[in-house]
Amino acid sequence: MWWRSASLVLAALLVGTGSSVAVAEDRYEDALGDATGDAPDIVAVTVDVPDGEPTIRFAIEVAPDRPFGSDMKTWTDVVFLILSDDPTVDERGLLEGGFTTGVHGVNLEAQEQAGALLSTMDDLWWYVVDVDADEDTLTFTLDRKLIDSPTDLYWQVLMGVERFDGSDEGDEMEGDTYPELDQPPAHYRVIAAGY
Ligand SMILES: [Ca+2]
Repeated sequence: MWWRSASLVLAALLVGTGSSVAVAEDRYEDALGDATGDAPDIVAVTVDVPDGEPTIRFAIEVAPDRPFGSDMKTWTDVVFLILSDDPTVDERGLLEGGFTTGVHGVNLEAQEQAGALLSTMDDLWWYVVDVDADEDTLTFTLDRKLIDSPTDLYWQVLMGVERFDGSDEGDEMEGDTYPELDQPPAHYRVIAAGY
């Protein structure tokens, strides 16, 4: 998958607090001050199914003293949202299979205009995820049909920093690291008519 090869210093990982039941909107708190590698610190993710819409929305809040961004030259923040109807995780604790979307700080403005991609191990859809950003919240909204309209949805958010040396465009400096995970993916039950 496109993001697996990223040179990513993973600095914050939010996996929620386990099962959550049968509500239209869930807010998942994450610890403050646990980001490493100078990445934004996730403080909460809110998941909801907007009324009357065939969509699902993830609002990822970061601590306001370190906004999601990039210096457009030597580093960029990156966030990935992984979605699956299966809670199975790999040896790193990441959801296996499923769908991934995300955005880099360096491309944030363009993706607010055009949308972000959605990928699986086998497929890629361009510009299908709406992206909205304000000072401390990144919001992803996508059509639930694209992820096979699951009722029981498991998800993870990963946030980190990619660094470049600034002299050789595209030359990544840092190794690819993922933290040990100590929590299962968060669970959201989609309650919506139709779809
Ligand atoms: Ca955090």
